[in-house]
Amino acid sequence: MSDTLTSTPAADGYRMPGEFEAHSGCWIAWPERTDNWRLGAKPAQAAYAAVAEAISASGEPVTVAVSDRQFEHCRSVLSPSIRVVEISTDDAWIRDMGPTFVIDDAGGRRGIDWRFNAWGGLNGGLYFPWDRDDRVAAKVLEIEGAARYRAPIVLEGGSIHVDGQGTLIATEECLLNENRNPKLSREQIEGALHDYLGAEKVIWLGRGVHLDETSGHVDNLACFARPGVVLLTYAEDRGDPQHEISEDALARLRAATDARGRRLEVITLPSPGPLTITAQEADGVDQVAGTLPRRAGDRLAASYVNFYLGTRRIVFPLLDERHDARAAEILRGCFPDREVLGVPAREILLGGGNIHCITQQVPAP
Ligand code: KQY
Repeated sequence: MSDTLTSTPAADGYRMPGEFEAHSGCWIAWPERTDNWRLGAKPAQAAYAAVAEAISASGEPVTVAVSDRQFEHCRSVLSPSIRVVEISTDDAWIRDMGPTFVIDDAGGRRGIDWRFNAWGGLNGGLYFPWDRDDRVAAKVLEIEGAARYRAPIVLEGGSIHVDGQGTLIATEECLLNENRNPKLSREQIEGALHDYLGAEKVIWLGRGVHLDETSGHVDNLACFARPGVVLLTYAEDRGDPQHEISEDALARLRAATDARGRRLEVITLPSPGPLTITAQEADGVDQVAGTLPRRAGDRLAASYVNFYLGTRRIVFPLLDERHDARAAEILRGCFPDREVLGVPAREILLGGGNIHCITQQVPAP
């Protein structure tokens, strides 16, 4: 087994790079649980496969983690260039259950294995049990041959974004939620973000996207396009609860300076919808006690910010024909050196997240 280190990344000279820095590869986990994914998870599997193919075709090696039960099917639908490995999971959100990689200036790459409690444990978590998910990061690090830090706090990869230069953005709704680390103060959490990710400055946003079941992950609300530039989902309609959330985030970002003392440029992306679950979609999901139910009419936490920032290609979710083209145009303007490709993503959204949530980049050392 790879080493488990007792020090911290910061003490060892490691930092989390920005997602816009070069990658060696990308991990995805295969969806199959029928109490979250409708129609036996078949439509979701097709959507995940399209994301995997889009990243792989851009030249970024993709690995898909899949159960023994689904291994042969998964292998048969994905291109041979995509590596498929057997790993047991509880669901398919590797951004959150997978490791966060850190690098140093000497070509080293290691990984952080955070504690995982299914977005809230027994106090608002989305399913029970989650112990297989909690073991995923260690297995990924084993396969990647990367030494492991076992962090002492509950944290999901989707709840943080960094600029790779000492600045981290997160929401108070998630990181300070009593269903994550109830015994830790804001200062103690900032201390852990410094020790494990190299964050010298945390810019606190308030709430995440309206009704986001993760307790407001930042990766659905805002992200760094590069140091000094943040993309933010923004609802124009003042009657939409998302408007006030986005306005508050905008004000906080505009008032902030980053770890290097720079003011931030904020670029807004349109907010899709509002989108809701149809009766047909809800009917296709198995209702199981202990799992968050999917009900007709419930609003979905849709956002174009939830995209994958690949080395050569942005893979973003197609969610709403009224806004998809504008979102693509803004992303093209923001990433002139990358191709921008939209992938139909409603089936991923129905499971409670989107393309960023189902991917985990392996940074180039
Ligand atoms: O936002 C994410 N990073 C993950 C979404 C998980 C939703 C679980 N149903």
